[in-house]
Amino acid sequence: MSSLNSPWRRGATLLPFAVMVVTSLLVAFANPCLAQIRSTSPLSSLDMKALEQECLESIQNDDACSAIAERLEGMFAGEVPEAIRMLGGILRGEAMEPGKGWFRPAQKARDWDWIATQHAIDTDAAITKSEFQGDSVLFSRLDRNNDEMLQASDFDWSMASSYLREVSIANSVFRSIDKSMDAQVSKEEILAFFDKLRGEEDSISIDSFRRALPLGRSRGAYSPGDEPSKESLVRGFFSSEIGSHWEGPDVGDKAIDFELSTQDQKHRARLQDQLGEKPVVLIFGNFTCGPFRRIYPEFDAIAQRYRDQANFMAIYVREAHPEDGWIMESNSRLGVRLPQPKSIEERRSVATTCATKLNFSIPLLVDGMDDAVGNLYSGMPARAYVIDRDGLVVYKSGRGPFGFMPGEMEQALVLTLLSSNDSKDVTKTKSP
Ligand SMILES: [Ca+2]
Ligand SMILES: [Ca+2]
Repeated sequence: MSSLNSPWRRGATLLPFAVMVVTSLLVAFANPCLAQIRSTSPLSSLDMKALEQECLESIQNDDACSAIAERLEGMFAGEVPEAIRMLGGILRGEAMEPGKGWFRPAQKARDWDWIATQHAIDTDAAITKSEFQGDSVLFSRLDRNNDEMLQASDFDWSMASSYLREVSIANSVFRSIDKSMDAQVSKEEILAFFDKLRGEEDSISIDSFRRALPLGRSRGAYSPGDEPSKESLVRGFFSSEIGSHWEGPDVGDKAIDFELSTQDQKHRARLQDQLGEKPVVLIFGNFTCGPFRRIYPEFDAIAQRYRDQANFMAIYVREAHPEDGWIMESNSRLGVRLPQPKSIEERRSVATTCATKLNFSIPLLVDGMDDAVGNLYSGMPARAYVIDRDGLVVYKSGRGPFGFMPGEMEQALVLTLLSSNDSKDVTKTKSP
């Protein structure tokens, strides 16, 4: 008993509290935005604990769930915040897809209209390679269907784009061959694919080739075992695991400064220091987000392609599918199972795994346990931004997984480079 009351013991009891206070002050000092985003959260007027409790108690009752959604939406005059639209969609059992809930399209400062105006042509006309006022390598990167012409369809990233539907088939074919899932197809993988298909034959017929590919199968929204229950979505919403409740800066807004350390603690990086000479690309993600792991290598390739023209910063944020949350069987099958990190050390450890497994060539910064930067930029579960040299947001992707599109981000970066005065620098762009 006496030892519990000794000064040493009291000090030990107070120590974690003191560390917490000092850490919070340090975080607030490093990230002065924190207090600001807390006071401007669209949900700051709600008692989130009580609301979560109410949602969980009503989870089996569809009418009660709809009534909560309606009441929440009615609280906001004018535009309903994204997070309320998302919670409403979850409570009503709506499918999660682009355009629903908080899955909105990207915002862009420059698009096809801008480049058409720069070339003094109508938006329904086209720009050939010789007419293009800029580096030919950049022309090729914008000309995504590779027909030597830039036109409106090259810049259409909506669900209506036939190019994107075809890309999703090409991606399926590629992933059927890339068994190691490193976004690279090796000679061995091609030969293994070939051997599996040919069976006893010397070659592959077009029929057996088609049958080997995942074509024409009705694809549900989720892989088997991945579909969430309404309860896991409600819990994931309130824990911010399926996404930040904040909306992040809009295009045209000044990007708020932040400073974070890399997963190995060898470097600290501050956004402000990266701006001025070059635009900055921010990439947010987490390790248990399957689409992030699949898609990130394309972002990394873009980072290498433009490494002389832009600064790239990746930010590791709260896990989307920890084993104590919405478990994805598609993760479990790959051995990706981990609890939500409970300390910054655990976060750094998972971020280190993430950086190693996905071969990060750019610094991976680790967000603090208060998710300050993840919330500030609405980076959970995955998102990308382009910030121009003056520190203004010129591209804000849609929220991951649906809005997390490397090709769309690359176009926005190219248009930012073309718009800058010294676009002669773009000639340094690496050929793919
Ligand atoms: Ca084209
Ligand atoms: Ca591979």
